[in-house]
Amino acid sequence: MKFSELFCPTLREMPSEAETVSHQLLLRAGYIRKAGAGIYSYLPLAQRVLKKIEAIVREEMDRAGGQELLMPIIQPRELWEQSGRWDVYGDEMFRLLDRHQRYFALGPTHEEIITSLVNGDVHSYRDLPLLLYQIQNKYRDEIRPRFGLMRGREFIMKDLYSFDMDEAGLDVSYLKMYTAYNRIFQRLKLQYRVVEADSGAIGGNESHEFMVLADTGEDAIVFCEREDFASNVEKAACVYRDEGPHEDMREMQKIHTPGMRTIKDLVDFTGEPEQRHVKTLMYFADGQLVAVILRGDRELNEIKLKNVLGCNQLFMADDDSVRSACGAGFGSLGPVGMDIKIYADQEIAGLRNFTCGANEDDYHYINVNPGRDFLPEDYVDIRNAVEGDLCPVCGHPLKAARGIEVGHIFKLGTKYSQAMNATVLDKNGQSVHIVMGCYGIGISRTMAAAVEQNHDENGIIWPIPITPFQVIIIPINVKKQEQMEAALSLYNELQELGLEVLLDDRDERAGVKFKDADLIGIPLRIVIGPKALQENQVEMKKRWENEIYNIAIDQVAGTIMNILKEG
Ligand code: 9G3
Repeated sequence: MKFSELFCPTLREMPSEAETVSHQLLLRAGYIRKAGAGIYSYLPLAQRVLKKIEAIVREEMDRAGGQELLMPIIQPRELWEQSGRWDVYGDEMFRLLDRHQRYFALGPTHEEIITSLVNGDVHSYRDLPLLLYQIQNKYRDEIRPRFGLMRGREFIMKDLYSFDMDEAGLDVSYLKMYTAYNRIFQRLKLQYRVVEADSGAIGGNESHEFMVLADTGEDAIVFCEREDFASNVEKAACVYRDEGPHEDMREMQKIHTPGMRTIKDLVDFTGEPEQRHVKTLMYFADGQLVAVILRGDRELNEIKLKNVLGCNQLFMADDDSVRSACGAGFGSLGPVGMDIKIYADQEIAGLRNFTCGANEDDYHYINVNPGRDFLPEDYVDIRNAVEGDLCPVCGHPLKAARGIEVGHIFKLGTKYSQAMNATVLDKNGQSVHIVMGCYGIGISRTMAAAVEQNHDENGIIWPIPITPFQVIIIPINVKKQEQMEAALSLYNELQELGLEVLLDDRDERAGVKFKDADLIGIPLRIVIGPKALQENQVEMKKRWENEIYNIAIDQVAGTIMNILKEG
């Protein structure tokens, strides 16, 4: 491809509305253009990257036994009513009317479509297992579309659905996908972790997220460097070991703490660190007021609390309810003398002589001790995991990171097949509900995540397996005929070898061309200058290094092939 013909509108300045580096660079390097909030055009370079990512995904889906199909984006309302989800997703679902005033959804996902399709044409155990997938646009009306392709309202997803006779079959399909996903992200040269996710509303009983590590990631994870334990902070179990021995219990005292409400106030007032103070939070769990206490430096994990309490509705109590129930407002609450059920984070059991509210405004207790001064309903794991917590597998201190979710796989069980009555006959002629799994990869999000993880101050550094072009040839001065001839001859030689080559034939200063080559992220750069011809040499530079190599022109092809083979 000749750069002078390539539609690649690079920008000199950093676009202001872009908040993350991948959004900035994909805009500046002429890969994407915004059509509307959360809606983008993929320009030719981006399309080449997407096609390479999709090709790797297809290869691994097919290797795992998947069969590619293509489902409709326009989805009849009836299917979503059958699954009971038409009213679940509210404003996030794009809805449209046809000429007969009938409602449709713009497909945010395809469980309903695929379950209905399979139900209609799969009748016997002999037809299973089945792994069906597509690569297609999805539509979700995000409240705050942001970070460019990372959280768009239209995005490209590969979604595969598995169909089995029973849970054992699902386990096999799930493992096939788990393995295929690891192969995909390894082939994409991405640093990632697989974390057990809180399957939340999807209703399956097991799910894993594939997280590309990046500081701009929206998800907080903890992971062990020693082995592959990793977990969403939402779900990470906290290991509590009572370190013992404990200091002697001192006499509890009530102290006047005028205007003190926060842990920080108490740290400043008592000089004791925040680990020596206990915060008390009040929640309505299915309408019942409960108290939750944690060490002052910890954060409550509401998902864990909800799972521990086994409640459906959980929300923080308002000040009035708290005041009428406890006799004091937030910041003056504590477990001593409280006649409301108290759930204590497991670490409280190991605390001694701590400070907490006295359930009286402007008063606190000091030297409070669990067991002696109050009895919690239970000691439970309800705090967020943090860096330094111990790995539940090997006890090694965990590392914290932020991740971009690029893949998510779920065991669905019979959630959709029951709702939509999708059955097959088993060996004994009995009708059984099909057991399903669903497996997504964000294709466009993966491209952005690759940039988040592979860039420097000059621009993108594409991993070789997904780069839009493998080599860029830059003649220093296109007006020098001998330089252009050498460039064209090398360009043709490399193309005949099947390499993807960009020839920067623009009549621009060399510096501009070098900057553009770095910005768009082409892994290998070949410069043809006056020296080249005198000494029959060219300069080669790898985008991920600073080293410049002088190579004889007739060695270039071989050298490049070797570098690309290493990938
Ligand atoms: C909706 C809307 C948004 C949604 C969903 C439905 C997320 C929805 C969960 C999934 C689960 C898996 C198959 C591929 C991998 C993910 N956001 N989810 O079901 F109507 Cl508006 O999509 N689906």
